[in-house]
Amino acid sequence: MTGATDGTFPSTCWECSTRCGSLITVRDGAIARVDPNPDHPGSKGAFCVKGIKGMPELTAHHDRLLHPMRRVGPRGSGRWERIGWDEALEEIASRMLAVRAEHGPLALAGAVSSAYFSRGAMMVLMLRSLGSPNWMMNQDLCGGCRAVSDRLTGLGIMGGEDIDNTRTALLVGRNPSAADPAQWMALKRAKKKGARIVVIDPARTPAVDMADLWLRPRPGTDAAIALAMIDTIVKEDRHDRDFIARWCHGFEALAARAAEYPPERAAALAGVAAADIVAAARLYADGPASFVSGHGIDAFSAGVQTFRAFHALVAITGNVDRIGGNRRAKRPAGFRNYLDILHDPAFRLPRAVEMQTIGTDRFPLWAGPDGWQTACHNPSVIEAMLTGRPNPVRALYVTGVNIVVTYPDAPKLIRALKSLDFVTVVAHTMTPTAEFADIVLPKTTAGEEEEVSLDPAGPCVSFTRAAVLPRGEARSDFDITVALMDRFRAAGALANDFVPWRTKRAFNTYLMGPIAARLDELEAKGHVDFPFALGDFDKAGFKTPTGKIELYSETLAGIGLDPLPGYTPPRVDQADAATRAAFPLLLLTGAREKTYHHSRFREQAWARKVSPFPRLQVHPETAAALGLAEDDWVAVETANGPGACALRVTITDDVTPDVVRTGMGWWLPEARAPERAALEINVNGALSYDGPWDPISGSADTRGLPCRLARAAAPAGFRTRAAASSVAAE
Ligand SMILES: Nc1nc2c(c(=O)[nH]1)N[C@H]1C(S)=C(S)[C@@H](COP(=O)(O)OP(=O)(O)OC[C@H]3O[C@@H](n4cnc5c(=O)[nH]c(N)nc54)[C@H](O)[C@@H]3O)O[C@H]1N2
Ligand SMILES: Nc1nc2c(c(=O)[nH]1)N[C@H]1C(S)=C(S)[C@@H](COP(=O)(O)OP(=O)(O)OC[C@H]3O[C@@H](n4cnc5c(=O)[nH]c(N)nc54)[C@H](O)[C@@H]3O)O[C@H]1N2
Ligand code: SF4
Ligand SMILES: [Mo]
Repeated sequence: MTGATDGTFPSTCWECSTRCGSLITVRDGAIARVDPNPDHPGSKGAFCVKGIKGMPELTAHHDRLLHPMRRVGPRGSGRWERIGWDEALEEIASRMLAVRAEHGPLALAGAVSSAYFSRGAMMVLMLRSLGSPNWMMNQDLCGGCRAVSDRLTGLGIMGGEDIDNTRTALLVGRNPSAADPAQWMALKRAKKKGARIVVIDPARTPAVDMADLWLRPRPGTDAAIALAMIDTIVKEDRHDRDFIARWCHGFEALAARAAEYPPERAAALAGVAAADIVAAARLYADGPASFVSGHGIDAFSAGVQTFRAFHALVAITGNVDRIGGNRRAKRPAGFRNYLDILHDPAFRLPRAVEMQTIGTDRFPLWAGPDGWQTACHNPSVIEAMLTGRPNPVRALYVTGVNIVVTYPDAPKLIRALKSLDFVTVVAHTMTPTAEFADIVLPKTTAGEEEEVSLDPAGPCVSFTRAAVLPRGEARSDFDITVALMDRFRAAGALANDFVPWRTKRAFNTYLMGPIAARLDELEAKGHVDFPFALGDFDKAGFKTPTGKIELYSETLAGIGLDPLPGYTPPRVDQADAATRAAFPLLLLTGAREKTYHHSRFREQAWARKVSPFPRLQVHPETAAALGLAEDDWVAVETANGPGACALRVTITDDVTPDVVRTGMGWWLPEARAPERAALEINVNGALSYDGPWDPISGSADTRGLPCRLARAAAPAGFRTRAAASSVAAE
């Protein structure tokens, strides 16, 4: 079951939520290679270089953390001493309990990427066991707006794009060639079979090159396009009347709202041609059509309503849970996913306590008991660390997230981390976040521990195998949680005991429910499928107050928010003339790179060779106007950002003259501790996290930000060619 048996074994890559099926070859007890598993029903042989090189090289890397470490000297001084696990766990437990004794349970908080993986669920269960509902996840910066819309409408279609069987794929803010190889391969297959592809993206991506129609909106204006597509479809009588009559709530009201955005008006707002909006609507209505959405319309201050407009489009054309449309999430009977655990009454704190989850007062559909993942509103937690309001937050437990690099406003976050009484970080390497910890714990990689997950694309249940033994003293998040829980239990300090499992296998068996009977098959194949039916609304139902897909949201109406999908002018249109004059360009961040997963893999020579510099795409006219040449360094500043970020210019007409576009996640493992360049070349060093926020999800803008560029010197880590390639040469 576990350990270092040589051979080739099916597993599942978990470097990203695509969760491609893999084949891991173990030789002499080490991972010798990773290949795609062509038999996996979700990924169908798709794979990427992060799974092939990133994970095994991280596992074997010379800079990997192999022992618990304790800081010596002031926090962030970059000086560490090795300690034993017992000492580390004892200190974490006693310091967290000391914080709780002094400031109460709400002063304990956590940070993790989400509860999509076991590490998130484990951390939340541990904090809840101590009486705290406070934890941060980065989904407000990721897929949170789409998830909240999916939940509010009752659709439940996340991850269910049936691209292979579609007639029209509508890609909105999605760059699958970099972000998702399984989706990218499906698009290519569909195109070959004659599917039409419509792309809505301000930037040219590889998907644009195979599109039949490309709409190039001003960033942040997509909701107007979606509403005009709805208007066109309704006026031309292309909607699915039967489906709407049976399954949709609020169609008349939606049609009236959409009528406020006829194609001409939307075209003017979005900067596209009205005829193209009409053409997109007609192609989409000629289904089955699959809505393929991405981060480009998520994670901004009008993200939920933008998604609601597109989700309404999916619903009124009846592309719900139908072949070639958007499939609803399927699961085996009795299977629990990690999110289910968060909402299971058996693992809940009293409602009065959960109502104190930071941010619940302002974003009740995001934070707290009625929120999607029950987490906090992150910027409010960071504020609480610094001000003690609404309550003090004095200890932070961080796992599986590199917040100093991936949250906006790195300088403020660093100030907040420095102000805390105690910080634990569980990590693979010394990231900039780990540098601000008191104790750093070494973490196993996806080659060294097992994990079970539900793959909506299969649909199937997938298995990640512990193919090799952990290196050094690395432990899994599960084992770390259990060990800490033992200490809290022994101290008589548990308000609740929400971690009853002793082994990850026992936990996985619990998750699988009845399908655990097929564990042998799951291990042997790396996945198991299960029976499911399409279009079973009668049985599955739509989880909304009306039991129908809510085009008009009774939930939003109930808390005084716009119940219909609406258009909010983008950030730049809300800015005053002086700001616009001072910050004349629009910054898009987060363009994905094949080599990196956000801030990951920066320690790996091959990746740094392929992508050695943090890049900024600039249009040739803009470059000429500013006197910029290819490879120049510029300092980028945003309108209310905390500082500048240095990026290297790439001149390209993939962007329009008013837009500049960069990636994210940059730091240099070899640079000076503690920040390791995270205040120099990390775009989040130039972004604010202080709002405006989406009124429903609390998301901040990471795109469409008014910005300006100034010529700058190369940052220290890049002064000479030799320095830039020193990592690559290792
Ligand atoms: N290699 C690699 N793959 C990854 C990741 C990674 O870091 N590296 N990260 C993973 C994660 S967690 C995520 S969330 C996904 C994200 O991947 P995607 O969902 O593809 O999102 P992005 O690459 O952020 O942006 C997609 C497109 O949105 C466009 N865009 C920007 N602003 C707007 C706008 O206002 N309107 C429209 N219509 N489009 C806009 C951008 O130009 C870009 O081409 O990728 C996942 N896959
Ligand atoms: N400006 C801007 N900011 C963004 C974005 C953007 O587009 N623009 N994108 C946002 C998005 S979509 C996302 S998803 C976030 C990503 O934000 P993060 O989740 O912080 O991104 P990663 O770099 O993947 O960091 C994960 C960290 O966890 C570690 N890790 C990986 N696996 C495990 C594990 O199994 N256990 C433990 N303990 N640790 C593990 C990795 O080594 C790494 O240090 O960033 C967001 N931030
Ligand atoms: S897309 Fe790449 S990183 Fe993500 S699961 Fe697949 S192989 Fe792993
Ligand atoms: Mo993400």
